[in-house]
Amino acid sequence: MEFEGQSVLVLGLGLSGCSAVNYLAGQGARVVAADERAESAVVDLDTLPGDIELHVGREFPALEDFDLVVPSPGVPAARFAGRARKAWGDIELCFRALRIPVLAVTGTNGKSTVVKLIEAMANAAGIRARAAGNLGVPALDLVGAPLDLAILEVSSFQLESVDAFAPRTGVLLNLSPDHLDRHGSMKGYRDAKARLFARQGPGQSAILNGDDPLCSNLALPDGVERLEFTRHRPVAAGAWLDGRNAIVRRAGRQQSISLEGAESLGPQDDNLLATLLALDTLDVDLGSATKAFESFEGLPHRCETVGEYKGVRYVDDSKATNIGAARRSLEALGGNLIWIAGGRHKGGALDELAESAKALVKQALLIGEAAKEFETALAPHVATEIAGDLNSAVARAAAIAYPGDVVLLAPACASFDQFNSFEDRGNAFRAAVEALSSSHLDSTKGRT
Ligand code: UMA
Repeated sequence: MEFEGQSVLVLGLGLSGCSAVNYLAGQGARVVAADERAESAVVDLDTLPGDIELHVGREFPALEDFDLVVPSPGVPAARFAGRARKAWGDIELCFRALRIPVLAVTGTNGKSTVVKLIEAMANAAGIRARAAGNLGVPALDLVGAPLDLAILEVSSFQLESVDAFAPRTGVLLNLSPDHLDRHGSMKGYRDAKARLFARQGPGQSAILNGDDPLCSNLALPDGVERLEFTRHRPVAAGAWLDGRNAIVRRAGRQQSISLEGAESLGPQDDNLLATLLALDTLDVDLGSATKAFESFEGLPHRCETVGEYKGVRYVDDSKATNIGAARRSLEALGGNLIWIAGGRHKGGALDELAESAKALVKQALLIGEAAKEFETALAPHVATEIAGDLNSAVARAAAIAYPGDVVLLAPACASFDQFNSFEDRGNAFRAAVEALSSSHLDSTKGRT
């Protein structure tokens, strides 16, 4: 076995690290499992094998002393690059172990929904496929499972610790500023994402967003099949929209796939095009795969309708934690919006957000740490008001919304100033919306 007798240091004992410890111990490695948090805060120690060495609540041991270092995604490359002899994260370990095709999806927004839809569509076409990775299921869970296809959601963090990783098909959905604190600049972020394709070669495919120059300008290794998806124009090799049909053209044939029924699934049209292309590169029958449209349920907190009261729809897009995602959300919902935004600002161009909001938003209600900064940027373009916290924002939205309006939580910010996670924030939004039905809004309703 590749790791038999090797000394391995696993950095971080969250979901990813614990799965790596279990996998490597099972492969006969001598594992040291390290986490800088206090033992009481590291939740899953009980799930680890008894014969490994734990190094918890202290600084990491000297990386140079180990044959292999396995960093968790949350550990930045600056902490292991140039120090570890080899640094392979769980995506690399998983890739090396799998003997089935790997389809990997990255991008700033929409990754989880796309991998879950690809999984559902492949299954509908009779292929045993499972999605894992950044969406919250460790990639190593796929190793040893009876599968025909592995689908990995891969983050820029995870791509910092790949080496030979070369998916059969790689998909880059879009790029907009995110995680700039970690990567230092947009260039650093894009370079990390580009590692998805760096080791690909002949017989492998790269699927790029043709409407996003940061994606479509990417250089690829020789021999990789280059495919683009675009909403706007036919392409020589790739997919585009023709009314409500997707046209998929590759490998000398062209197919037209109806997207009727796909509107409510979650992914926007460009992501549906990427999904179809990805499946086509794996020779999945697209006609059979689209049967999944009937039963696919989108993921929580991604443009999810959580209530409809007094003719007003309430939409939870708490996962819109960056400016690019919030813009996509506003544009997808298309107008008459009471928009709840704010939280912990992660950087990025607020003027672009204001530009998108201008024609679509009737009132912005701002919450959290970033409320003042957002107000300064948005107020010249959109009616804004500081609501402070989410409950006050929902109550205020309910008071000012007219039937036909949509109240949208698309914060463009991380949640950590007021919540534990984007899920926690989305759940709080749903709870506030559900509380509306039992309140007496009609009698108290006021208009701005
Ligand atoms: N730790 C240290 N020192 C450090 C950093 C972390 O000791 O410098 C320890 C922490 O104390 C903690 C552990 O490492 O105990 C946490 O590791 P982690 O942050 O890598 O989290 P995991 O639980 O292993 O989850 C990771 C991904 N987390 C991150 O990328 C931050 C999860 O993505 C992923 O679902 C999971 O692996 C399974 O693959 C989450 C995420 O936020 C959802 N991703 C980012 C995003 O989507 O924007 C990239």
